[in-house]
Parts: sequence; structure tokens; C-alpha cells
Amino acid sequence: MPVTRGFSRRRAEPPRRLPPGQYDVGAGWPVLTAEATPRIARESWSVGVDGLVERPTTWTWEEVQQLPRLSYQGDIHCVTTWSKFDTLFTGVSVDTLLEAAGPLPEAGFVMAHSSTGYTTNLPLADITDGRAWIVWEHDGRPLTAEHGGPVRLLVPHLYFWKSAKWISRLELTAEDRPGFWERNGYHDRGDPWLEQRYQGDP
Ligand SMILES: Nc1nc2c(c(=O)[nH]1)N[C@H]1C(S)=C(S)[C@@H](COP(=O)(O)O)O[C@H]1N2
Ligand SMILES: [Mo]
Repeated sequence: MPVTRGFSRRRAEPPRRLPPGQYDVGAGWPVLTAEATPRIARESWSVGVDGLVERPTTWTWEEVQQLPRLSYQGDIHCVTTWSKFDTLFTGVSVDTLLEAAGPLPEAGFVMAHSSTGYTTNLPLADITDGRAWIVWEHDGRPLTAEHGGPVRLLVPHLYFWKSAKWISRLELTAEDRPGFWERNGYHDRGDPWLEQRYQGDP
């Protein structure tokens, strides 16, 4: 049987690992913080899910420890152009929190609040289906205060400014309101593969 020459040998393109305009930062992990680093004891930390939900719910540190634990292993991408490969974070899926709170049908967006007042907005669809976590461990060790400990948001498929450190609240809203960096010119969604860095980018 004749074989179309070349067809079977064609190689798939190697998967691209670095989004456009990014570089591999290597073993380091830069700290990027707009505000003073708060020192929050695990015992005094809590996270709430409220806004357009059926059951506004708050979890203390002890209570999130009782939830099913999950890890994320993979890459993170900062809009300042560094990417870090193969990070390992452990916490709970945002899906678990949303299931308990019950998003109302009108809820289309979320404002993530840090206890410091930092905010960042996300489409609800970007923090569901196993793509967002609240995390308290990095590489098996407690997340340090500089990196958002005791607990931060992790949304690794979007630029890292969406991953609010010192997470305190997920507020579900009907409309997309800009958060801290978004009011200062950064993109409302921030997909690194689409290079959505600034307002006006695709
Ligand atoms: N509360 C808070 N969260 C934040 C920030 C911040 O300044 N404050 N910076 C964001 C930005 S721009 C990035 S790149 C990452 C940096 O996280 P890291 O310092 O752990 O690398 O956190 C994001 N979350
Ligand atoms: Mo960033």
C-alpha cells in the first residue's frame, strides 16, 4: 500500500513552554509586592466567599485544613517577563470553596481581595474547573510572608498579578470591576499566551 512520503515522519512542533515575551527565571523566585508585607498568623487568617452567592461562607485556617487538599505543579508567569517552571504549591481548589458558597446564576466575575486592600478581578470561569487554588505550601514548606503566606490565591494560567497574596476574600459580582493593577493600566484578564499585558491588548 502506497504511503504518502513525509507524512508519517512529520514531527509535531515541540510544545512551547514560554509564553511570548517571557524568559525563564531559573531557580530564583522574585518577590513583587506593591504594599508593605503583612505578618499574618495562621490562627488569625480567614478567607470568605461572598457577593453573588447563595451561602456567604468564611473558613478559618483550621477549617480549610479539613477540606480536600490538592497540589498544582507547573509554571507561573509574571507580567514583568519572568516565568518560573515547575513550581509546586499545595492548598485547596477554589472549586471546593465555590461549591460550598453556591454562586448565583448572575455571578460572572470575581474580585479577589487581599487583607492589605490589594484587589484583582477575574472572570469566574478562570477560577473554576480546577484552574485556581488557595495555597499555603510551596515546595512542601509553609508559604513565606513575602510570597503571600499564610495563604495566597494561585491562578497560574493567568499572569501572576492575578494571584493575590494574603488572600482574604473572593467577592462574586455580575460585572467586571477593575482591581488594583487593572485600574493602573493592566489587562482585565491577563492571559500570558495571548500576551494580555495592558488594557487595550487583544
Ligand atoms: N496582595 C498582593 N498580591 C499580589 C501582589 C501585590 O503587590 N500584593 N503582586 C502581584 C504580582 S504583580 C505578582 S507578579 C505576584 C508576585 O508574587 P511573588 O512575590 O510571590 O512572586 O503576586 C501578585 N499578588
Ligand atoms: Mo507581576
